[in-house]
Amino acid sequence: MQSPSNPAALVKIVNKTKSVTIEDGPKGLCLRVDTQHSTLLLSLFGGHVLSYINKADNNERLWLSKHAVFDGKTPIRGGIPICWPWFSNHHLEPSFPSHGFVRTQMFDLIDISETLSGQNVVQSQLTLSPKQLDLFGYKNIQMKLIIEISSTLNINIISMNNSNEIMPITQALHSYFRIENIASTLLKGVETDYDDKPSITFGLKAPIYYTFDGEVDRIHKHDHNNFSQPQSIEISSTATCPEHEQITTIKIRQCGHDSTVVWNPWKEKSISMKDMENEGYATMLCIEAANTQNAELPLQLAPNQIHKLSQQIY
Ligand code: TA6
Repeated sequence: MQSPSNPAALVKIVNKTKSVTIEDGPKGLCLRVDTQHSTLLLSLFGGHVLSYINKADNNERLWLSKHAVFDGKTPIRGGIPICWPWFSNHHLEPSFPSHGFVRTQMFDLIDISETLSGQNVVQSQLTLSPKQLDLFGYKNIQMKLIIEISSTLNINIISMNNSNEIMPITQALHSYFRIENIASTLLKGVETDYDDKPSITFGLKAPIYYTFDGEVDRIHKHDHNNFSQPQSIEISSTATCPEHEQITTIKIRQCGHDSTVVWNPWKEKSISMKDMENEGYATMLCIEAANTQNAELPLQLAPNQIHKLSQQIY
């Protein structure tokens, strides 16, 4: 159980709100947000969204491993891991931890702002930042995590280069989506060429009809010249039950990215991961808004430049 260095500050901010409460239980120190249109559970360890339920259909949008570890050290398997200030292995230092150094540290809650309609909270906006930023040689860099909970979940990583040098940044909103069944899942809106991690091949054509029948670990290159151009993605998945077919659709819009990562470990890798149930792969699919080294022009923040990476889940 993590104990925040400034619990009084946390309580003071939360107590001013109508929609946010603090939970300190088996998943560690969390914030629960309950608005008119949706609910969210956020772990302060990693600034990690664990659950997002839209009240329009009461469906959980995110997948969380039943074997996820909440020891305040291990990255949480599932939800939306915040991979920053590098994605996957560090491009210069392979000994550095995978996916950066913020998903394994506590975040401070900086602010909560609420939008009311009458007595109802229609939107809560949480602003958080990692407790430690000057790590692994990174200096004069700022990061804010802004999470807007309303009839959608809009999650944003804001990176600020406060140094007077060029700063390479790779990152990902590494979102695990909950699906009915990977074998009957269709992905729409991811159409650009990709680099394939398992076969170490590059520049492959995206499938016209994007379905899944084995391990997928792909970085699709998105237009890096137009960070403001949103990409619309749709995951539709069919639950096959005897009497009827249930099709669940999750809509995503993302921008600020130069890459879209598509990942499903499939059975063998699921079995090999201690924090993933053996059949876990069957009900999850990662669709990640990312800036990666695979991009045609990897992201480099100029001095004083600010960059926003966003993913909106409907
Ligand atoms: O985003 C895909 C990926 O880079 C995969 O290669 C796989 O490593 C996945 O992330 C999970 O990484 P993690 O360090 O959380 O086990």
